[in-house]
Amino acid sequence: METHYPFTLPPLPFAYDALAPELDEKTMHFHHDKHFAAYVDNLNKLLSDRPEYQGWSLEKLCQDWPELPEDIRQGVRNNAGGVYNHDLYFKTLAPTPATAPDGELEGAVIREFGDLTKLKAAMKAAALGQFGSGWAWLVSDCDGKLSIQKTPNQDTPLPLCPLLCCDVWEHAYYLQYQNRRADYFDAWWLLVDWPQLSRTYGDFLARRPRCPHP
Ligand code: MN3
Repeated sequence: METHYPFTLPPLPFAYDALAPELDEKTMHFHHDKHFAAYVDNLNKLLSDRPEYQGWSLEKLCQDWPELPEDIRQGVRNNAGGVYNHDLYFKTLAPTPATAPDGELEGAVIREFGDLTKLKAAMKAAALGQFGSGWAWLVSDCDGKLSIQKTPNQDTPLPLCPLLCCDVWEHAYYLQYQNRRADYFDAWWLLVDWPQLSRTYGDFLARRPRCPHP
């Protein structure tokens, strides 16, 4: 993903049918090529004649949208969030993932949740408890402490460091699971790319960013 405007749609990092049967080919086509693409296109349109904001990073757009002029403020909030969230969503899934975290993430999961089953239960409760459209998240704070969050619409949990997100918009699952969000969550969970998350978490700890919320 580009660091700033113009943004382009990253290709799906695996074949469209690679996540079946948990997430089928039709769902992947619509979700990536239609929904994700629309957020990218809409964000570029909103910024196309606003050179003063074209240098803003995607993360800055997601966090500092309240500073934008009113005519693009809500649009940028929705569409920058849509780009950020979907980029992470597709990047953290894999066709044949390992079933558990390793390295520092493994220790952090045990420390904060007890075990992976309890982490899953907490994240599933967030996913099912998000009224309407939104996201459930596994995030780290600046000290490496993990927590589960949920956000409405396309809001992000930034500046917390997002490790994993479950899209609970109906467009993520309705073609295949209709209203059965819990079944979708259980299937999605089987696709989580734990080695990738473990690397992301290790890199995040190594960078030790300044804590935004002391
Ligand atoms: Mn989506």
